[in-house]
Amino acid sequence: MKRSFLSFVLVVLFLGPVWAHGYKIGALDIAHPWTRATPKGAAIAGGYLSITNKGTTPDRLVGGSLSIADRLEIHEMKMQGTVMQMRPLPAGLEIKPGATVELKPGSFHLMFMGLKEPVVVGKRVKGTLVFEKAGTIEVEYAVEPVGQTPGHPNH
Ligand SMILES: [Cu+2]
Repeated sequence: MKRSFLSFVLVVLFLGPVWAHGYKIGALDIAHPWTRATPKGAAIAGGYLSITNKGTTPDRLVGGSLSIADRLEIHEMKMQGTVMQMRPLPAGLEIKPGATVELKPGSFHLMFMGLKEPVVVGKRVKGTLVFEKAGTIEVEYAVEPVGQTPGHPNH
């Protein structure tokens, strides 16, 4: 009785809350990929996650895909004077050894272009991330409601 209760607790702890999912490829830890629900007819969506390099050599996020989008770009947002500007990073995003790179609203992020269907709360979206050295990994994006994290201007 005690034992089965304990294993139940362990299972719950192990599965954890939905917002704590993560992945591992080579020396890279990928934490909590998420995106935001989109209004009907929206053509783009942002993707967010954090990547930690536990290895001794740098790696680079160079691309990826989303099952419901035509393509994925890696973007950066920066203040240009008083205006927040976004630009693609064609060479991708370097993750130095020992460093964690956060892709988050208002900063680095993934841009899913050419959405074929809306992103819906409660329905995870599959995709891939491609790293120069570690290779390709399949991930799932948790979907947060619209307006969950303010600060990412529409673009
Ligand atoms: Cu963008």
